[in-house]
Amino acid sequence: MFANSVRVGLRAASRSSVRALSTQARASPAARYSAGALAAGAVTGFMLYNMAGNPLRLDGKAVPHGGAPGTENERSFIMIKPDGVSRQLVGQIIARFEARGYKLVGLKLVTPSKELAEKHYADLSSRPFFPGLVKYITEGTPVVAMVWEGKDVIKQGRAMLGATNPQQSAPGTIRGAHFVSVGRNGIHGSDGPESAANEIALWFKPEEISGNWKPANWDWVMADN
Ligand code: DAT
Ligand code: MG
Repeated sequence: MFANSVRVGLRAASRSSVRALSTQARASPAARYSAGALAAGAVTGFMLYNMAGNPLRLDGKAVPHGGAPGTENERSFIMIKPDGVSRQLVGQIIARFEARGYKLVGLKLVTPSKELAEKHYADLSSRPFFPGLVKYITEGTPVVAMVWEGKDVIKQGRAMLGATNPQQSAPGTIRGAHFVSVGRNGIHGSDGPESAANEIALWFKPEEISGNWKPANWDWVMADN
């Protein structure tokens, strides 16, 4: 299925792509990944291109566990929190990511332990709301842990979620449509490439990720001409 797409070629290097290779390339995880794993690929901005000049397609098996940021194999950890599960919003939330064209590569129901919740929210451990946050996540209602893949999924996922405080979330966002309290905002999404990689590694073993498939609409959704 991916045979054609994994042949990596050098796109005619424009001055900007050379610049990207020499400067941004060193700075971003996307480019670090691309430089290491795909030495033959040319970087334009953060995208890699195959010989046909189309954005690079990786065989699912070749995608790093934490995703390849800046490519269409970028990954984000998205979690429906206990209130979202209890309020039976799982289907509606998954439907939004599917409708956007993102690809589901990891999915499981988890009742988080205190240790897992504390690790997941470690950067917030000094905040006054931390004990309540951990209690709410670990009370016994499960969460739906997911990994979604696709172009710009980390940033777009955050935009789809809406602001942390649902009262400041736009009405069309998931939080703006379904939640009103900051302490019960229903869903989590990775906030950058580093947290995505860390969170995916925290919640999913490599064998729990099914990346080696392609949605039927993938080419329509991901093409840039
Ligand atoms: P986000 O989930 O949008 O990335 P965050 O990482 O700052 O937001 O905080 C993690 C979660 O902690 C957030 O989804 C809800 C909770 N939280 C944040 N600020 C809070 C506050 N002031 N009171 C209660 N809970 C809060
Ligand atoms: Mg956060």
